[in-house]
Amino acid sequence: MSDCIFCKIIDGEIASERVYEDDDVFAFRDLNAQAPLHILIIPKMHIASINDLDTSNADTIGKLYIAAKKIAVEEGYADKGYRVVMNCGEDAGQTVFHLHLHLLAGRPLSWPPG
Ligand code: DGP
Repeated sequence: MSDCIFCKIIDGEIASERVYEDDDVFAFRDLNAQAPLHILIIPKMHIASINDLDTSNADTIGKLYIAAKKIAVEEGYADKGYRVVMNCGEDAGQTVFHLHLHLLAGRPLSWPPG
């Protein structure tokens, strides 16, 4: 989508610190990190939010989680622990409407979240 910042990041029009990429998934460091490790993992296909998912996207969503695990292992947080979260809509704090997983690690993460 032409006006989506995450599509522009995938296309390289906006610079990002890439940590992982395959045919379907792109991952990069969050500009506004909330933990020592804060990675955004996104599908290359533009999907606005969880509300737009159907069964045709099931494979893509699985790939986002597999990428999260790979990055957590590579960055050295698999044993200590990490959080993977996806915000949906305004009340959940979604600000960018291109589906994305947040991968957070490197400090104790409280529960319930704020
Ligand atoms: P959310 O609030 O769940 O929609 O998360 C959006 C995240 O995207 C937020 O943590 C900040 C991050 N972000 C927004 N714009 C950019 C950008 O241009 N570059 C990078 N690396 N991260 C961005």
